Amino acid sequence: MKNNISLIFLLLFVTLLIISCNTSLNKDEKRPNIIIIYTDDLGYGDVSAYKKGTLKTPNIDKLANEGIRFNYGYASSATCSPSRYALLTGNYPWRKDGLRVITGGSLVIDTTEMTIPKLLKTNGYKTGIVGKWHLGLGSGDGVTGSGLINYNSTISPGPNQIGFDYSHIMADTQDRVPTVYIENGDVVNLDINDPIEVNFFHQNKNDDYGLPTGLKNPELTTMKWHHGHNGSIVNGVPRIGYMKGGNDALWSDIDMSDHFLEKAKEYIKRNKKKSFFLFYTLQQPHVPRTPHPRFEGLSGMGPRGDAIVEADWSIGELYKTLESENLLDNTLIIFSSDNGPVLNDGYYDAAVEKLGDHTPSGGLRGGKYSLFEAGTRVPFITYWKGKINPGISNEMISQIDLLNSISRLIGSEYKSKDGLELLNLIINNKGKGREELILEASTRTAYRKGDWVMIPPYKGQSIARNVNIELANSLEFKLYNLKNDPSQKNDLSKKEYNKLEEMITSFIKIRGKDFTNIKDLIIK
Ligand code: NG6
Ligand code: CA
Repeated sequence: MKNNISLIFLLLFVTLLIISCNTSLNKDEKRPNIIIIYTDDLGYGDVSAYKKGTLKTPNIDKLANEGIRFNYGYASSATCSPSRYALLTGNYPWRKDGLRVITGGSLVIDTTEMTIPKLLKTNGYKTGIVGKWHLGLGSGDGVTGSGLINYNSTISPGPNQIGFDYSHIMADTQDRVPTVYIENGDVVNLDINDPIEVNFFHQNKNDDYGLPTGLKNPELTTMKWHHGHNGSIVNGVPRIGYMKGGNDALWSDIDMSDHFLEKAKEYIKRNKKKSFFLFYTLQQPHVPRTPHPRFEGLSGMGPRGDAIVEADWSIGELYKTLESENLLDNTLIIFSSDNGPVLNDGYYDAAVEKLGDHTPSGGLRGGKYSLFEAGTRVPFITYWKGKINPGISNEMISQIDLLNSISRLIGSEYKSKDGLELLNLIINNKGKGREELILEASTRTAYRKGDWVMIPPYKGQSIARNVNIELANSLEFKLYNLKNDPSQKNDLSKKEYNKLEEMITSFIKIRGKDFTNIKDLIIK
């Protein structure tokens, strides 16, 4: 009798063990790895799968051609920091007052805010970011600061405080100081006897601060500055801002792409047994364009084209790692860019002169910094081997929709305020995309609904002269129909007056009470 009871208990135990193993296995199956590959200033026409330009990007094309290529995928902003904020939080960047391009500023994501990595981490994922950060570090005051961040001890809060288990980043951009890598809050290779000091306001006209500058010592530069970028010279490249110390920690620009790729590969290999999230944020083709010499001349378009070829190659290498580690079947890859393209963004690097027939904006109007389409409409691709069927989508989707869609994918209930849950579209190319979307450029906003785009009147230069990009500032409302007029040549605000009114009303509904009077601005 006693024996029988023991046997029953043993059987029960084994059955429970099998059941629990099965559930966790199933759970694992439902929890794919997620990689977001995010380029910097890559235009709608820069990916050859979009068939707009002449540059070749075979590795990104593979993802596009064997996954879903979205023709109406949007970054949330025409500049970097707001777009990254929106992607990670699933909320519009203009909800964060005054959020613009960050220069040495403090962390703009509140540590209490939900983010993609935080959501995934709380659901059992390992989470990592490798590459450009540009969301501020530390808790000094102001979005743009000087000397707010102490680089000589562990910097916090930063990526590790908003949900990333692992971070290996550059703080802002490749053209801003400090030109060092930061891993989990610590500057890599920092010698404490050679502390780093950073200053963004020092003019360096009459006295010396830190490294020689592009303004005073142009003979020391190997890349010439065109506008801005006349601060500290590091590796022959003059930067935004001034810096002292940290000599052992300075990065090598030509090795940056390989460096980040290596860190991304190591992260994948380290975490392959678990479900992981990787935010791989490449620096290309943002200025300064410093492709490794082995890519020099490959595009025939100068450093900008070569940097894109280099980025494309790195993405191919990352893909190969996933392949050799047998991870492709269980990894969702999302590819996009933080904002539209720019040619001359502050250095003489032949981007304009050597462009040839290539069209970075893919025929869309404007570019980086602009409220016209090329500012925010970017390459947007989803790929999952064996799960996503090849396809093309003309549905509207925004990067703010990624958080809610990922939430659904992992079976979480969390939803951000502004994002939509578009998992069916992202995976199955089925169902409707967005009906409406607010576009943003340097805190100014426009509105897209259906095929229509409405741009409110804004003061300011209509063309940003230094970068030669149309910003969409004008004293009148503008209305375009993207279906009939993809390059926004034909303003219909007078002809389609009712449509304009309808658009303004819907825009105000989202933007809130501060915008109720914009109708008064209509010049009839
Ligand atoms: C601008 C820089 C530009 C670039 C941009 C940020 C000048 C004159 N221009 O202020 O070169 O760094 O900021 O780009 O300094 S982003 O893609 O990170 O938003
Ligand atoms: Ca950018």
